[in-house]
Amino acid sequence: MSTFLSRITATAAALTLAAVLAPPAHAASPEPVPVPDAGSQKIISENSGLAPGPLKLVLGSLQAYDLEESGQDEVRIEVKADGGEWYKMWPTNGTEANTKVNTCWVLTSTAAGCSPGSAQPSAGPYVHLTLAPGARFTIEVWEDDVIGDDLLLSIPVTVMGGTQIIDASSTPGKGFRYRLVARIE
Ligand SMILES: [Ca+2]
Ligand SMILES: [Ca+2]
Ligand SMILES: [Ca+2]
Repeated sequence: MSTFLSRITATAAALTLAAVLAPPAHAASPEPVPVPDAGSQKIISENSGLAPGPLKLVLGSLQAYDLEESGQDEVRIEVKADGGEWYKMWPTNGTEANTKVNTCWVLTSTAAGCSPGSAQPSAGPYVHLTLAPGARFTIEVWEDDVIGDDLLLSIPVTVMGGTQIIDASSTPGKGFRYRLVARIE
């Protein structure tokens, strides 16, 4: 964890984040990094250092083709970095998004991949991550539940350095089907 601190170089946002990310123990924390300001920039880079990168994670859309529950799923998007830090990306209001079948949440219209005919509500703001080439992280979509949340999507990503399209759907046979479209640019 100490490498986080030694590699901080830039913005006030990064410094604020570093303070948050320097727990005394390396045990996995059950809580995400607090995100007091949805507009602030969070940073992930190679080996979980925090040197600012030139690339951004742009979340496009999240579509529910088949729900995990009946009637309505309560979903959220998180990012987990290799070094252990993680972020709740969306929604930014501290809850989950109530999602009905055939809803395609639009996080960034120019990066979305919604099916024709789907309901396409605006998802509102999400946390913006800045990425350095070589950074590795996983995008996860969770369904909130009383006894153990349900993992809907787990998308491993390695930042190659240029524009990347991320287009992932649930594993068939799970009893639900979600698709997340995003890109790195
Ligand atoms: Ca439900
Ligand atoms: Ca639920
Ligand atoms: Ca559930």
